Amino acid sequence: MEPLAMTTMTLYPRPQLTSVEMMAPKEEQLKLVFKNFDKNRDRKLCREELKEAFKYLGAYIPEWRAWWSLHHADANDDGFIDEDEMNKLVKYAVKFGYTVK
Ligand SMILES: [Ca+2]
Ligand SMILES: [Ca+2]
Repeated sequence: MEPLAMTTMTLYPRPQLTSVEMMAPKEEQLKLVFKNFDKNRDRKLCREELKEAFKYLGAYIPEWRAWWSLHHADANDDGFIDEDEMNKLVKYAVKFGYTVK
């Protein structure tokens, strides 16, 4: 019998920690979630990827949260959240009560 129940546990493997190491565990976990939603692996989150991430995190209106994220965290205004901007996004997300269960 396949251990299907275990698959959700292995979705977010521990990364090689660098700057993330300095963050609170709550923020660290959120960052892992956001990174996991970088579907095309370009190390940036586009609006669509942000939407999926916020849907996963239980946002009421993921589309709006995606816009909101870009508005708050997209420092260079290119329409994507890159690695540095992700730290900012995570801080906002924690502030607004988003956590990983
Ligand atoms: Ca991406
Ligand atoms: Ca950007």
